[in-house]
Amino acid sequence: MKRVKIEDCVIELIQGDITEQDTEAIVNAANERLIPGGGVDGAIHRKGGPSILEELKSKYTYCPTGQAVITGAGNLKAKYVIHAVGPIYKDGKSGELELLESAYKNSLLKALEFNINSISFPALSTGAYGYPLEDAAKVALKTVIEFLKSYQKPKLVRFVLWGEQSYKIFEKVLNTLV
Ligand code: AR6
Repeated sequence: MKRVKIEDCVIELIQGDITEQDTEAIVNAANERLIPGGGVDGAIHRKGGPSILEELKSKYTYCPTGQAVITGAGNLKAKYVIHAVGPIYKDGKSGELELLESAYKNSLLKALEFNINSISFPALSTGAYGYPLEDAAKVALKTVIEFLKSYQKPKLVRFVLWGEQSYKIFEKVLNTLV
């Protein structure tokens, strides 16, 4: 585990499972149609139960890449799930960086709107969507650091990395930024 302070806020890196987190919100790596898929999305819907999909269907039909929507968290420990849509990685020259930045930023803005003080993120876009891990870690961490410096909240932002390799890459990148 690694913890760094950004003014009054904390960024934590842990190796683990996003569905086990007790932060007020967890972020889902969703798709534009908000239809449960594999990876993080599959795990959240499986453990959280059917109420999450019911709420998604009743409120939203679509979420464009780079945006985020929010629901309750069913049986999970968290209170909310923020469903963020990261970009599908093509060649790195198709606006992927800006869209990934926007997915993180809009998730954090949702958290502020709902007075959420602690939030856990997975490494958006780095699984099925193919974003190279180190590049994605730079975007994720830079965006969060900049956001915390501007807004001073949420007080805790936790990155939950699946496996040792992702954790090590995030740790290495964070060390270069703080
Ligand atoms: N906890 C934390 N991280 C995890 C977990 C977990 N339980 N499971 C996987 N990861 P992905 P994407 C890591 O594929 O790339 C879905 O089908 C994983 O190793 O979940 O944004 C959606 O419906 C990787 O580093 O999300 C979309 O269609 C990271 O989480 C599409 O996949 C993200 O992998 C979204 O693809």
